[in-house]
Amino acid sequence: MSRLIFVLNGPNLNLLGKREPHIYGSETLADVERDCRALAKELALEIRFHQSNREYELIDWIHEAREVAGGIVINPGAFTHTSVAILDALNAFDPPIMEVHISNVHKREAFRHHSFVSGVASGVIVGCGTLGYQLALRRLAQLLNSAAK
Ligand code: CA2
Repeated sequence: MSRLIFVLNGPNLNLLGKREPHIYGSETLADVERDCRALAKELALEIRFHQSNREYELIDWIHEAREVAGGIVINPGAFTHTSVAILDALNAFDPPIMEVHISNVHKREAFRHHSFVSGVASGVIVGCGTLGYQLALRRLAQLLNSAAK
């Protein structure tokens, strides 16, 4: 099984650390990427880290991941609550998927309580801040390590 992990980020996450720190914290997406890369090294994973405000780009990366990746970490942003297209793309990806939300979506508006992605994810991490990405990578490493035995 490939140890390449795609870390995918949806719309507006490029603003991380620049607006609404009371909800999303003060780390920027570049900080998150740096931390993911450091942890990936420790876990002997390779990562491809992407963010887009466009639904089709996220879908194209999921399709690319089908060919080469052993897992996906995805924070689909607001597409979490709207996108059957992202769900369909993820349904065509066999290895484990971890869904991450920085904020506790269940503590927020009702429209954030439903996720199209959760039903296809191996695990969901919400409300742990940007640490959620690290937790997701650790879980994927554990799943990959146990599959290799
Ligand atoms: O909590 C999360 O990670 C979310 O996926 C973030 C999405 C939101 O639509 C989901 O309901 C929960 C929004 C990402 C927008 O990120 C911003 C960061 C800073 C300033 C403005 C937006």
